[in-house]
Amino acid sequence: MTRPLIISCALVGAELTREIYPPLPLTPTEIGIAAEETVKAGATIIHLHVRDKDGNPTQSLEVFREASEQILNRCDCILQYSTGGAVGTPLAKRCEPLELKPEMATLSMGTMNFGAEIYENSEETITSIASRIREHGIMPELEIFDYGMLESVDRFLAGNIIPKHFHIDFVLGIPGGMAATARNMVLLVDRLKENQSWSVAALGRYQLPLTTQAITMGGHIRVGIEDNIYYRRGELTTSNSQLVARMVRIAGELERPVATLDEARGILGL
Ligand code: KMH
Ligand code: ZN
Repeated sequence: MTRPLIISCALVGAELTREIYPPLPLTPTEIGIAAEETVKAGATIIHLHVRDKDGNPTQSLEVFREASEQILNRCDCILQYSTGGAVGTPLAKRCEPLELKPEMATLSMGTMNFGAEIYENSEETITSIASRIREHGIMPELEIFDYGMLESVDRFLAGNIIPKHFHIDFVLGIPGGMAATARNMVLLVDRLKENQSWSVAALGRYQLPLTTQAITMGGHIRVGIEDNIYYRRGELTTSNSQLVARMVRIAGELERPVATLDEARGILGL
């Protein structure tokens, strides 16, 4: 039987602004409404960043709590908190929302250039975030931005630093990270252990082709405006749910069933 497809939606991100993308959901209520629409469209995981009252990225536990309540009051889904935050967020702040014990949280697997900035994920940082994730019994999604980060997973596993059970997400196309090409995705997937669950998130115009490729390869996908604000060249997407709905249609054409929430939890071992 074909493995059902888990669709994750990255609703907000930390870098995007209303100047660049006017419909960007910012308040906890707007985030709750956007989540409900995407879950109705077929998403089962909500990858969550939140914003403060001025629309700036924040890792405030209170704002994560409010946004989570707004989401879960409207729909059932797996909440996946970002521990990446925005470039430059101090380590303690990055971990703050983990106290709320979401089902999943991200764990970026290495330092990299992130456009003109540096996204810091030293061994010390990874170890510290991983220990908080473990302490709260949260399932990590390892964010792999480059091939070397995937190789380091083995080292962190051998050192018992990261939990043995995780999901892997390849984030391709960040300037400074691995390019979002079909070949790169095959290279990364080929290095995975058998039965490892994985997904792909690709930036901008690469989101559509690489997520489609992942569907054909048996992987899972992440879409959403954190990674891509366009529906097609020159046309902004109207919403996160429009991006999800397109992938549901493509999965249907490719005869890959979309996972229900129970199926998603089963596949991920949550
Ligand atoms: N905003 C990026 C610097 C994550 O969510 O864990 C980090 C990021 C990864 O978005
Ligand atoms: Zn993120």
